[in-house]
Amino acid sequence: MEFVLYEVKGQVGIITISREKALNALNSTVLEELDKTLDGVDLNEIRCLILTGAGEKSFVAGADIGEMSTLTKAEGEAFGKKGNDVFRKIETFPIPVIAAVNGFALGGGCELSMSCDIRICSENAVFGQPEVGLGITPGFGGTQRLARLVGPGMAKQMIYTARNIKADEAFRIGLVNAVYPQAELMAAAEKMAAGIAKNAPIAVRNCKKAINDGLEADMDEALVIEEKLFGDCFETEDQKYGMAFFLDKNKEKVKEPFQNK
Ligand code: DAK
Repeated sequence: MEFVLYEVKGQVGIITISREKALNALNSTVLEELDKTLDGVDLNEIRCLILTGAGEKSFVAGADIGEMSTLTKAEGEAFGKKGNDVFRKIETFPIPVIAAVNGFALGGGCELSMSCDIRICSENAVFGQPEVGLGITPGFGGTQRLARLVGPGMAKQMIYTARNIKADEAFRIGLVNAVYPQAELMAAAEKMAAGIAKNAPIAVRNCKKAINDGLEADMDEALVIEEKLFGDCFETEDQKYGMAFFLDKNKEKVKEPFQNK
């Protein structure tokens, strides 16, 4: 791949968008490579993904403005669909995805981070949806996901004013869960991912699905979704082992890794 790197550390997969000369801006090739990388993740082995950008300046500085500048209406729609499809693939990916936002997360970069389950960032991170200053609307789900994450009032303010916000403000409004010095960001992401990876994988996946699907339903339907996914965990090896381990009174016993079965 030209612009997307994939590395495996234990049961954690790390995807790095690596187009540093353009601050990791998303052109069609980056989007296609990201899509292929996700398709190549071995879900029997990998239990959590981290998504980050190469370098210390930028996560992703948006969709590629050079590529977008000459698009026709039809091409613009096709480009938007390409981005939306891959972002939706991340959002509905069976295992959790953590965005380690290591700098600029503007436009499509902010939107990419919002398609992940969890966002943490470095102190130099900058978030924003600058699209209206370029004559367009956010096109990779920004109008929808930002409003769901930080509430419609704050989302409308950010989108209408096109004002960027720094890491501390992103933390204050709930756009990121934690802020770290740049040098500590990846270690923190890996620690969180390893913590997720050691829990029962079927249960973690079902939690992701229950939260995502439940948010799109009314409360009565959402609780039925939860009931089904809760029920689905029973009779698995991991459920039987996890509960038997708790009930075992032998305190010397060491917990074995979950089997994903
Ligand atoms: N696209 C292409 N190149 C970019 C880029 C981007 N988004 N951002 C930065 N670069 C390039 C710069 O052109 C420059 O290239 P060279 O001149 O060196 O060749 C290099 O990266 C370094 O950037 P700067 O020299 O500008 O670096 P600074 O530190 O001075 O400034 C900056 C950093 C992040 C503040 C600045 O680069 C900047 O403002 N960048 C643009 C940020 C932005 O506006 N991002 C949002 C893009 S709009 C849709 C689909 C998608 C979208 C919308 C609709 N549909 C089809 C419906 C999404 C839209 C967006 O994401």
